[in-house]
Amino acid sequence: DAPAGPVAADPAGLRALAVATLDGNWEHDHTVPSRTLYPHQWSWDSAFIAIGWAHVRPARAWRELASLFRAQWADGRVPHIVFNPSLRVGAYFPGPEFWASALAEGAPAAATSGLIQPPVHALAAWLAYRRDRSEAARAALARLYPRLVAQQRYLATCRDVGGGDLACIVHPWESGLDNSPAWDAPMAAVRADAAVMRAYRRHDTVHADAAHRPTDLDYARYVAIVASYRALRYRDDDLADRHPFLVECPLLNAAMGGAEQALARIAAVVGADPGPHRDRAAAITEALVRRLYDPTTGLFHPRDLRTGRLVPARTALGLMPLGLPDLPARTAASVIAEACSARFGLAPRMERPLPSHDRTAPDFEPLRYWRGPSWLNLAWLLHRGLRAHGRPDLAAGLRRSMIGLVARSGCHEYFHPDTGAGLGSPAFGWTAALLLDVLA
Ligand code: 9WN
Repeated sequence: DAPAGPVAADPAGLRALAVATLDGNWEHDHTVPSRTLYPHQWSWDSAFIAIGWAHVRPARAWRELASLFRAQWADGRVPHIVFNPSLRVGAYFPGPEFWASALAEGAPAAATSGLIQPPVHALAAWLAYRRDRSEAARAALARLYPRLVAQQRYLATCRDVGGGDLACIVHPWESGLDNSPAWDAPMAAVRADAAVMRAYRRHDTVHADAAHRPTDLDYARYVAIVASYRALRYRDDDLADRHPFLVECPLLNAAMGGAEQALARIAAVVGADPGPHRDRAAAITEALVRRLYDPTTGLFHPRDLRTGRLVPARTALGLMPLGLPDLPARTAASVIAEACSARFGLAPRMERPLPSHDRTAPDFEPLRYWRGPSWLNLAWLLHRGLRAHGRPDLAAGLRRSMIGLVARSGCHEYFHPDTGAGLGSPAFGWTAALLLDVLA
């Protein structure tokens, strides 16, 4: 389905396309990831989107983050979905009636999910402030600071189930990479059969090709895991004894470490003490290397807390701790070497875009969501890491490849990892937002 010509050939045209995409997805006080597939507010999408808004309409960056954090729970968790009450029932599955957040202690007035997503919000707030140092921006940052701190506290306490200074995820949706092959082994232990899904109607496959989405069995397990967490009203005590899915994810923990780095900078602006944030950032980096780095693969891997073992799959998740500037140089060098291998194909002149999974693996699927396709948020995170670790040549290659994807196919949700053809939603928020950031 190659288009007749590029969607936009020059930076000004690309910028205009990205701004039009964000404007089209703006909804009163937040931006939807996609009008069709994801019509509510998503947590890490809002963070990436705020980074884009900061370049063109800075006031919206602050409104985006403020509206998300208004839905923060009393325990500090930032829900992965904040539901828009004005949408019709069935606009998204699973919707507010499925989550029943009102039954949980400390849930906000708004209907939300009970899960989290990677905490990239402090980084987003810091990047937005770097572009907009107005008095209004400083005030918005000061209002966000205690909420960002509470978000980190939730992760570092309620979610440190393994006791090793890392947070665990209780659902693949919390990773943001829902059906990554990284979750196949831990998901195989979740009891569910595809018949569970007969009680529900998936909504995603109305708008996207089912072959490009998670399977019905995946969804049956997603629903079963939520049902287990919901039955205990999303409380985190005794997770180790009763919850079917508990994994330490390299991306989520890298984001948590990066958030402490950003909070140290934010603290200095809002008159708080940066010291504790720096200490926590160092402790998280150290814990990531100790618990999730495998010197035999040169990559980071998720740790399944139910078996105690690292998950062997080599996915793009394993590259993400490169975003931590204090990663030891030897570890960073081995991650970069893996990124440059045939598995991920990173190069100063990239022939193909960064895949979400090891291209050489037998379970690599070029069309299916997080099992192979290329995503701009992963490329953007890796791009930051390459710059932090002194590889501007590779960062430049990745940047060109990101721009090339949108120039060829538009602001799609994800892209075919060989051809660059657009997949999923055609007007996707974070693709537009992160493109604006790399074009700046
Ligand atoms: C479930 C909104 C979200 C992203 C996730 C992506 C996808 C939801 C879904 O869409 O997840 O949370 O319905 O598939 O996997 O990363 O935040 O864009």
